[in-house]
Amino acid sequence: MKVNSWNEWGRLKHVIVGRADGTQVQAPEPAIFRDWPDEGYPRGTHGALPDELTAKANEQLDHFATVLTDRGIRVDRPVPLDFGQSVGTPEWTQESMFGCMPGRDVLVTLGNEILEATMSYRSRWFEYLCYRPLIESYFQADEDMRWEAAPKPRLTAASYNEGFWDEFEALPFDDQVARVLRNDLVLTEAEPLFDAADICRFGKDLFVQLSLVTNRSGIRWLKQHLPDHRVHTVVFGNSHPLHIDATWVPLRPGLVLHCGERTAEESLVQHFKLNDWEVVEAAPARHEVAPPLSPCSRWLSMNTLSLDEKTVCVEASETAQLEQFDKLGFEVVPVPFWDVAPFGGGLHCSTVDIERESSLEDYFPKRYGRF
Ligand code: ABU
Repeated sequence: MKVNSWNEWGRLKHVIVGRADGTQVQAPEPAIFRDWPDEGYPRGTHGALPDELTAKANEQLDHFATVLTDRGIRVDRPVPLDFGQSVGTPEWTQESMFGCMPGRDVLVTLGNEILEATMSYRSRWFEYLCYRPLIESYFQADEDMRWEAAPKPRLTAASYNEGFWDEFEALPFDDQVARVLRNDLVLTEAEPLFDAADICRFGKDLFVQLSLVTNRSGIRWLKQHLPDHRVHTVVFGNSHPLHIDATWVPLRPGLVLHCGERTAEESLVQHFKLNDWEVVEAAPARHEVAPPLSPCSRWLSMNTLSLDEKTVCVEASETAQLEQFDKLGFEVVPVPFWDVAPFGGGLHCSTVDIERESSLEDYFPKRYGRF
């Protein structure tokens, strides 16, 4: 085996697919806002997602793993922990963890390097442990693999803007977006913080979203850590930005899918156009509202997994998205996955590329504005 993945579209050879076992609605903590009274989890409450939902999600995850293995792709699975347990460091305790469905949030493969993200939720501080048995085995098997972990964050009160959620959730949509655009969100700049799923990989260029889980210090750390890459900070008109992979989704060299509801900075669009990339607005999502018990949005319709430049896995019920990919010339692989959404996301979220046929290519030889 080889650890090697530089982009989101090279032929996929080896991937991790998450598991739903034991996933929790997290106990309250400064980084998150959870209020799902209709689903039995009003603000302040926490606990494991119901067994029947977990079984349905695992059935869909197992099916997805089979779809991939049937196509000759090696699939590995993480090892769930007891996510209901209390965790802590000398500086804080947290009454529960989260889960290990969305490995994309925790790990990113950058060439021959697997990088463990800092994360910004206390409930997710120890989530990397679910992937350590796999990472250890890759490190043993591939002597060229680089194994890196970003600085473990302290996540004390200094990392969060006190009172943020009460103020933010009371704002109208446009005011929330205005705060997102000026990056006036829950995280302070006390220490580097990022989730791996805010990083979008285009060979030499990495576009990293400022969000509810990624701060400027986190992006600065990535720039310093990755001198062979160009690391760009991006922000979109999204009221609750949480990972870039349902907003700006590269499909093949020269084609990126954009969530039209989340405006992109004009200079980002111009930078792509200058380099002969087409920016296509995603088809309408099937659902009007976000999935139940999920921090993600209805735009999981765009949260797809490319198997190569011509083949893309799409959530099976997202018919408009399926049709759009078909018209764009892709072989579309429909994968039922909506039952997985409460466990942390869609097809892209649930996976971590370990090997894709890809290299460190420069897809943006021309520079526009700040890019
Ligand atoms: N974490 C995946 C996508 C989140 C969202 O924008 O819905």
